[in-house]
Amino acid sequence: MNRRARTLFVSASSVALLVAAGHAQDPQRGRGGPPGAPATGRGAPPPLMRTAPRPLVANAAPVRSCESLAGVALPNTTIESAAVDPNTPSVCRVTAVTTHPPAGDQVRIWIAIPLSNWNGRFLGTGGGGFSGGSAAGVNQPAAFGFAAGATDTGHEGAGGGFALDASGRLNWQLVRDNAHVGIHEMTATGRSLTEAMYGTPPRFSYFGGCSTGGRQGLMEAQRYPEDYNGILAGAPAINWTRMLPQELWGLVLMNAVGNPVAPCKLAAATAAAIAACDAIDGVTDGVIEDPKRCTYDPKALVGTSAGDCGSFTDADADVIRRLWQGPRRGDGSFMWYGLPRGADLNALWTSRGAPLKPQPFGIALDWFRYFLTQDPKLDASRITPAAYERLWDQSVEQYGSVIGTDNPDLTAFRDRGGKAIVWHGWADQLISTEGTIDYYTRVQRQMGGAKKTAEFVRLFMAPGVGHCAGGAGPAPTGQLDALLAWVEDGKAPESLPAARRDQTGAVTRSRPLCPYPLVAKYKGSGGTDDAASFTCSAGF
Ligand SMILES: [Ca+2]
Repeated sequence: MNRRARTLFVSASSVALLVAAGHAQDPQRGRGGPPGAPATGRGAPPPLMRTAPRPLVANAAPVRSCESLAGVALPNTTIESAAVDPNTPSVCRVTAVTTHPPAGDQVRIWIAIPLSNWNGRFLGTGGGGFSGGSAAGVNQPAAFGFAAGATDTGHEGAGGGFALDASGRLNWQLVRDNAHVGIHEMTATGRSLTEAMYGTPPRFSYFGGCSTGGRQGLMEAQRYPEDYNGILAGAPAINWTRMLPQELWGLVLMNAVGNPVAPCKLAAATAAAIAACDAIDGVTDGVIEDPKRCTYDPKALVGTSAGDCGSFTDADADVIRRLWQGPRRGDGSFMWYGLPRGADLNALWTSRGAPLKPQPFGIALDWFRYFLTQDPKLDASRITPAAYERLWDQSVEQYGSVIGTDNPDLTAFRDRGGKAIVWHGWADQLISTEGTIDYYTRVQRQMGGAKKTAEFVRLFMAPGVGHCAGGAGPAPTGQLDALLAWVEDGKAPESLPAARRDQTGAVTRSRPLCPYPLVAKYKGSGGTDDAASFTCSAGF
């Protein structure tokens, strides 16, 4: 990375960290962000890429001024501004608004185009929670020479209130803009403006995002397969219509059985599971390499003390077991996955007050309030298990085809030569990791088996990594480099590099992340903090 890129990267990271810190009191606002940016603000953020990619267009030079882009005619689109960034004079910034008559929606689009050293590519970026993306999302990519785009997908802020109009009725245009239309429009506008600026279209287009950004990327592959050559989807918020109700599962369960489990008990249960299962993978490092092999039973905790919370009861153990198991109907049948052993259970299912009261997770509460019941004042604590089942079914039926993002048929994306790298932290505390495995398994079934699927989409699990970042495990680095190498050089990633960093950004542990279902197996010699001591294997 050159000096300017590094400077801009640090600047963008600071913004992301500030945003994350500002959201710390309000978990619903903290999801996702620009590719490579942390969602939780813990530790130093990984860089977007390890090195700036090679330029694809020789001697690329603008054929017009930045300001003249204001005159480019695009369907149903108004260009609000086109100007050189006064703080970053090497970047042209364009803000555009697209609408869909007769709806009066306004999809705001932010495009950044390098005025020099354009690398010949376009990079679309995504958002977090209900937020479609942010103007700052384009900063890092532009610093690496990409023309880049972001969009608010039709509404400001990360809450779900946009789903209702002034009369309290569903605003379907805004729902669709957020679900898929906005990112598609941003992509078309970004590519058109880049071509207008350089007289030649981007040679390749990429999308990168985590959480909602990951969902947006896979939605592009499913619904607009021509938009992107390569898609990077981290901790994807796919299976949206099941995943969001699942996020309220712990609250409904604890209220139904009348046993809110104290935060320190939930934390102690996670710690106990890690202690019990850490060594299964052959390396005692505070990380469960494959939580599917961990069957730790919280019954072992009954009668033991959890600090100020008192002793674990049978009822506590039962709730914890069911949080790990996932929601089930009254008849015991499967609804969805729980959180894996090793993930923080307090992010979604914490309780507060005296007496203890389970606290709803903001994004999920918004889903129930605005999308499912259209009751902005809905009190989540009044949702009975029977009502929960009804709302669950409504969620899937009413919104599955709109924002479910779980269509496994990626034929058109594959046939246009598209490649996708999906990764997910095994200690994700917000989005059930097994939901991503479920989707990938369905893609494999649909697309001709594991081998044929791996020719264009690969899933990498990141043991011990939380939602998009954070946690005890090494987080992936250089996944965008890997995606470019796959798309442009036909070099499929056999593993992804991962690193754990201290607060200064120095690497303290490295590991390979393996394509699912392979796991990183210790070779039996060499340092356990060194990636070279591990190999991808079917088992330990
Ligand atoms: Ca371990």
